[in-house]
Amino acid sequence: MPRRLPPGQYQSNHFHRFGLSQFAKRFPKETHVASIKVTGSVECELHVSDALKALPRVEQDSDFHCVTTWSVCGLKWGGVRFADVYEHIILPQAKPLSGATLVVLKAQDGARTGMLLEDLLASDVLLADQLNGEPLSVDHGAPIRLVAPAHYAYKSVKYLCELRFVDPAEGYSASGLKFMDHLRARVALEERGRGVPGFILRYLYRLLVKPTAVRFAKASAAYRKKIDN
Ligand SMILES: Nc1nc2c(c(=O)[nH]1)N[C@H]1C(S)=C(S)[C@@H](COP(=O)(O)O)O[C@H]1N2
Ligand SMILES: [Mo]
Repeated sequence: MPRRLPPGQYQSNHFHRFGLSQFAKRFPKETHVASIKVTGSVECELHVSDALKALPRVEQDSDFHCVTTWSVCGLKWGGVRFADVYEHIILPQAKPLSGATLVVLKAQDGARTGMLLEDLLASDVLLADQLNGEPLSVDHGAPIRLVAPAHYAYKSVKYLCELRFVDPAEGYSASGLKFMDHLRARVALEERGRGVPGFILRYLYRLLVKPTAVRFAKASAAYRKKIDN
């Protein structure tokens, strides 16, 4: 039986390397060692790296939904649960202040968004370093990326390098234009953007899929060529 897709999404056969066009040519400096700074309203700033290896590993099958309307079904991610990172490392060592319930997610390529701590603590939110049984590729976010299947993929930040805990009143500046980043971006509710109904954005965004995928694929080929030389 075909899977039911969320409103306004279609099934793509290909897992595109994708994002806002200004990120197509940006790649992480560090592609092997996962290292995440914990900053902001915390008692003690941290660098989380080796400690991730001590956490229980999980494998998860989940669908992936880009806000521009393509979805890929049944990706197999491997990694650790964000909730375990929070409970076993961040909470005891960084000690976020009680009002710091918004987490700004920052990436090595400069991409940035925010999520409510409450959404990050859902049991299907991972810090993933494997995809379909293989180490995560640079295309898909090496050394480590967030995976938040219930939210549009712009929350699934690749090349994750910093978690900044802030008071929600402080807010955050996201990568794109303001209307493009919904605080929660829940796929089931079609929260594609801020202030504009999701069903309108569907039609605009759909036009961007092909040119964006081509741009990202070209940049990736050029990057691999450079790395191989
Ligand atoms: N660091 C970073 N994370 C990112 C992006 C990006 O450009 N840079 N693009 C986002 C968007 S819009 C999508 S659809 C997915 C694409 O993930 P993929 O390139 O692994 O397919 O990553 C998200 N996370
Ligand atoms: Mo996306």
